[in-house]
Amino acid sequence: MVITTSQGPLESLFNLYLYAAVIINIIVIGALVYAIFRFKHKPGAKEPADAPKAGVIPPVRGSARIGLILTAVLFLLFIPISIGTKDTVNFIEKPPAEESLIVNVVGQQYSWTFIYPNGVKTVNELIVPANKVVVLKVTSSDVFHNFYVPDFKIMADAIPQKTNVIWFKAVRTGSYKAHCNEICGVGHTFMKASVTVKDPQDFEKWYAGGV
Ligand SMILES: [Cu+2]
Repeated sequence: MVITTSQGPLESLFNLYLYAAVIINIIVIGALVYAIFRFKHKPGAKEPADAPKAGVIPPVRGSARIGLILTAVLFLLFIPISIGTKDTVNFIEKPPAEESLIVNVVGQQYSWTFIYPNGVKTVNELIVPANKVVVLKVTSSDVFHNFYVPDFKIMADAIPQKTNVIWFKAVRTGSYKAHCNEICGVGHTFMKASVTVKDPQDFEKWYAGGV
């Protein structure tokens, strides 16, 4: 389900890591299972000449060539992952140059305050228009918190005297959950907020002082 425009790039990066992890896992577990059966001790078999002996430095084993090839393969595998990560991180960190709504988000034990450019303040309820870039400037007035909207796949640390910027552009109206994602005290679990994405006209009505 597509809720925000930044979800696609994030999900493809996640999938890239997932596929790489699955491929590496199959190779490693495969090699392990093969070795278990192939080199199983057979009753009556003699110890190999290069078997480790207590108190003796073992002779050099294995092949430098295979080692080099495996290193090169891993290196090649990490190139697309590194490029993909860098591109996606740049995309997520830099709000697009479009008209946007900037909301200051302040975390405090144990609630979230949202402050809009016209002075409107809400507590534990972020209301935003659909199809518009929303830039969140996240900070804290006491301890470390973290503003996290799982459905949007965005989160930012809320740190006193520091402002972290995240953005999203929701394309689907509805109500979504946000919560603190950094243990911040006994009330951490209850530090929740909702994110309501309204039709642009409905949002303007609410923003101008209606409902
Ligand atoms: Cu918190």
